[in-house]
Amino acid sequence: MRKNSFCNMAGIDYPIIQGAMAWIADSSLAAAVSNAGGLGIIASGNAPIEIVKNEIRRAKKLTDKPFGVNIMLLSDNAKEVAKLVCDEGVKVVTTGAGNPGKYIDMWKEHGVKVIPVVASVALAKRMERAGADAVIAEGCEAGGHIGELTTMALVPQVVDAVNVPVIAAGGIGDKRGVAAAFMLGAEGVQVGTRFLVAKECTVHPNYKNRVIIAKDIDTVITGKSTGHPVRVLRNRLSRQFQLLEKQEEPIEKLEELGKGALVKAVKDGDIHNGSVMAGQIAGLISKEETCEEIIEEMFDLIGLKEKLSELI
Ligand code: TUI
Repeated sequence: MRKNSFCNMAGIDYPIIQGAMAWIADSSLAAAVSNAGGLGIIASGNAPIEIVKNEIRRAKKLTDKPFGVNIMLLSDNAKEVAKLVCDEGVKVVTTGAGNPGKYIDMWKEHGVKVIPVVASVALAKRMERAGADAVIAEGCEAGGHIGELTTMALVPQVVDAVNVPVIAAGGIGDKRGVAAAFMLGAEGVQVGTRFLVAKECTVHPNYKNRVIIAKDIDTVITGKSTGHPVRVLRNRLSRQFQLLEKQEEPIEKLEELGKGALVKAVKDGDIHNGSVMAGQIAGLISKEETCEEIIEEMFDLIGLKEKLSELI
């Protein structure tokens, strides 16, 4: 595949960003994706600043290719991480779960490329005006914290609304998803769930296996009532959560239930009582592979091109 303008801007070979899965996307995964020609991302989530700093320094040792850091804007230490990426000379920042407007000037002054995740046309336009280099339009098929619109509806509307490159995210798990994203006008894709089962991903094996055996209808959305909707694989915790939401229990009770739940699944492998975040495409994902194998499959578009020329 030829490099496009997004590849040139990010300094990568394939227009693919690895999704920033909190507590999962560490230096091992990010460096493996970058070494395979994509853009690896370290997810800072709500991790302490020292952990994020160590992961950035470790990634620098594991790859000489560009990688990025994701700032989760709901985190208490988002401001500290926003400054850290400047001090550490990180090349690219992606953001999630909020509006990063107040940090953009600082990042630009430090030569950091800024790629916010947006879930609406309005935020995409605001980000372009504020100086974003590209935007990631993420549909609600994605795992974790999500917006309202689907990828199919969101991506072309964002493409028509802004002049910066648009990266499609949510529900993309193989080369057909990549081709579809390009047909919608995207210049790249962001992929989370498929990289979650990569050989280089250090998430607990129980979590990987849960994604591998997942069926199409296995994800549910919890947290709509708290204003923080999150897509997870259904389990004991998600059922408890949904029951409390149905009973209109106070937000504090729901927040208490959710506290530490992601770490429980990611680190301890407790896939029954932990939060197993994954996208709707989990049902398509059937095996562990290296990041290189995943990227090669996703951009082996020659066969698809022939199929397309038969269709249109
Ligand atoms: O950020 C994500 N996904 C995440 S973050 C995360 S950690 C977490 N854990 C527990 C509760 C909440 C978060 C797990 N998954 N994806 C990027 C994303 N951002 N998706 C949707 C959005 C988004 C939604 C609304 C971005 C901005 C927005 O509006 C902001 C505004 O002010 O208009």
